[in-house]
Amino acid sequence: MRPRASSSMIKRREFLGAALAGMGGLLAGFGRGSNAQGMMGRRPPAGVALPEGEPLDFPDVLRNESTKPGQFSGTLVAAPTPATLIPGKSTAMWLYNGAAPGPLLELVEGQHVRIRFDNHLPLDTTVHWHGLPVPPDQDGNPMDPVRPGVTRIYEFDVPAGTAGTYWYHPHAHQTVAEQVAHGLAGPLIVRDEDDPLAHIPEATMLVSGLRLDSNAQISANNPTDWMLGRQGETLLVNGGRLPVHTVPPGTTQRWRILNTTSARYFRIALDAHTLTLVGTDGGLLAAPIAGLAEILLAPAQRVEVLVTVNATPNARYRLRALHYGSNLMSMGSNADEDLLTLATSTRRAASAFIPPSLRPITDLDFPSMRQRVELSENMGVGMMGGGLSRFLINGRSFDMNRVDLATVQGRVELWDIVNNTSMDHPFHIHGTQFQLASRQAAGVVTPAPYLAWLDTVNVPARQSATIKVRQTMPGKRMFHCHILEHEDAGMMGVLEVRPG
Ligand SMILES: [Cu+2]
Repeated sequence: MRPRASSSMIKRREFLGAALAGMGGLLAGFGRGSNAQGMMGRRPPAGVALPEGEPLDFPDVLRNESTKPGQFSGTLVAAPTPATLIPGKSTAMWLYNGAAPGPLLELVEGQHVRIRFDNHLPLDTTVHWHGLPVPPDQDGNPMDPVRPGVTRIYEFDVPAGTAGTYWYHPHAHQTVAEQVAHGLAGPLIVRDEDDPLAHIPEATMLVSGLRLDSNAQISANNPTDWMLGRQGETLLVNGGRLPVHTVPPGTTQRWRILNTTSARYFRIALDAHTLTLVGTDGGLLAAPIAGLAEILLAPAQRVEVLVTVNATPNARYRLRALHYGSNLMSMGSNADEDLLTLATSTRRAASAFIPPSLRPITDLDFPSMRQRVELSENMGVGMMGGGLSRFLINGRSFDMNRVDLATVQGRVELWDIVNNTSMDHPFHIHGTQFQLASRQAAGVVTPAPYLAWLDTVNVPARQSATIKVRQTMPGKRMFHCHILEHEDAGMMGVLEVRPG
């Protein structure tokens, strides 16, 4: 999927140049309904199989167009883009700057960021800076759509203490699942001058899902997708199927792993290795947690892990996405799936020192308010609308003109997120990082085992999670299930943050 000079139809820089020059002829006919429709009538290819095993590719870094210190200025263009995923086939995708994943937005704490965003898609979109505390009116809320053909500027400061792994994706009303399925997602990393792991080589691994139909086009959602979230997708890492990541034997690596799928839960595990967890959604933990055989990554979550690679030269190991049962009905078609091959080269390297402490995490203590968020499903109603009113928060379907919960700037609150459905939901709040306080299952309360910054927490079926949360900027924030089909189907609410 990643454009490459050797095999590909498009080169990103050429694409961007053409896009900025008014799109040129490159994209002609790739809107909804023209060529895309024409392809649907083609006969299926003999076999729809993605090429696999190419070297792990990394997204280009979005160029900083500013020369002013402390300033980042960049351009993102969302546009219909033909891509060659299967040799001899052209797949109509929607991409940022012509690439899947989109370019890496690499920011530094304290920077002022100005992103020019051009919407060349045939529908409304927004850019949401998932997990970053940016002002509500710059956060790509569904209330602030960018219409087709329109350019808008997103502008915000990167606060101190936010070093971590984030991502950006569309957040338009009721079309998020469709837009992400077509390829719109990109990584965002905030760096800090005092990174205690700066001496360790790192790799960003953005996991996305892809499901093609027999014409090599992005499949439309089926009724099961609208219930469980999009199922049966092939997992890609940085746009490639089962890529090979080659490293010296014995080396220590820092991997930033992002789950940008619409609905796929998986347990990350690496053959013959344990993982050391050092970071979550909002950045580093207080201290590394070593010896993990697996780590659950819910949709939209990120982790940073350290891997000290076995010293055997010329060995191969698989990084795996192990099956996770995310519903009590045992439905869905997602089995274990390999993500990438870790290959060792010949010449050995030394392992890295892993500091015993990483950074302080202040406990969000002394909550002064408790709020309840109940996730439910409406089994009887909604079939007429294709299931669009099935998933509710506090008994209601999303309405962007309604305020569902209110808080005050700076106030720490406990939120009890109660899942009264038979499937897991990854619960996300915009504009802040929160801390898991405890979980409750069958009446038993289990405190969180360690402090970590999260913007998305999994709430298993028939269980609840209690989080400590604080908002720092006034305005309207979204909170929702990050199974994108559930979000589109109404499992979302509006939090109004009032000035403190
Ligand atoms: Cu959900």
